[in-house]
Amino acid sequence: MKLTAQKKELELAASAFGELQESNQLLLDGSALRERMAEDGYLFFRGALSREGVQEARRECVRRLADAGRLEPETDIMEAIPRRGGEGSYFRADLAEGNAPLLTVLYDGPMMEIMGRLLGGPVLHYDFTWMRAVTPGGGTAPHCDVVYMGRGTQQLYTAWTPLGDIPLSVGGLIVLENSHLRRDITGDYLSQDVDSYCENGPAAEAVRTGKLHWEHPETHEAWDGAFSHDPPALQKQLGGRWLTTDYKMGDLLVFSMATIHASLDNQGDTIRLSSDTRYQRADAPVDDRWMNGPNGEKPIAHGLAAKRGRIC
Ligand SMILES: O=C(O)CCC(=O)C(=O)O
Ligand SMILES: [Fe+2]
Repeated sequence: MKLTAQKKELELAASAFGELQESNQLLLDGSALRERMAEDGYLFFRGALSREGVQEARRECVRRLADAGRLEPETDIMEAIPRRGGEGSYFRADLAEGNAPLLTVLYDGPMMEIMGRLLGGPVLHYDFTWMRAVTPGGGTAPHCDVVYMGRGTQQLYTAWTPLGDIPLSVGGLIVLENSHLRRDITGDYLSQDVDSYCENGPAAEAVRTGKLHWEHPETHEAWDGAFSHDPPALQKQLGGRWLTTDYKMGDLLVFSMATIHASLDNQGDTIRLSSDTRYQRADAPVDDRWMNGPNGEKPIAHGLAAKRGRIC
């Protein structure tokens, strides 16, 4: 099978593509977890979460998709086969809202224990839960998370959680090996904030009014926060391999704010369900875009209230 990302064929030679290294043997050792994270920019744990718990979370997601007419009738909803001729989807934060079994997987039990060991202290998780229901054809461009959530501490980790078994054909996450160490190339990018804009630039009015969601810091044209839209070329430029695996429910991938990651394209015939959630020390500064308001209001996320002007 040919694998693509951003519709571009990935080179599958051993020098360009490989397996994520599993870190299960470090699970009980906080300092070993921190060392491995510093070295590799990610930690992959096979079966560290409850498979049954993840299955229940998935069941609630697909039940909602089925109720909304998004799944092919007369099929097992747990397979998440999209309705023929139906609308495509990518972000579906609503599937996480009030999804009790999902919130248990993400913010309780083994997940919080692992994060506590990694962070070496009391853990705070963002209130906002990123949830993706990626229909066939979809995928994610190479980026680092800091540009979307870097207003608090940089000691912040993403947990990418497959909410289904996700073989390579269905387009799971890929991590670019050693990319977190390449500030020579990513340095300027890592200092960006997608919700900031040039107050004295040509797109200021468009950003302030919401006509333009984000502007590219140099061109002032529309931007999606990606570092690149060409995963094979980026691999050649940086030299590390694209790393991934045949994900199973219960697996967990954790990575740093400076780690370049993307996804394979979904070349399967099912919807790829996964969540990505964030954890930091409770005593570190927090990016308030992602936390509930004082009266329980939903996070402002990338809404207009998040815009920050700067002189450039
Ligand atoms: O699931 C994806 O396609 C992208 C996930 C991602 O960017 C993240 O986990 O930070
Ligand atoms: Fe990301």
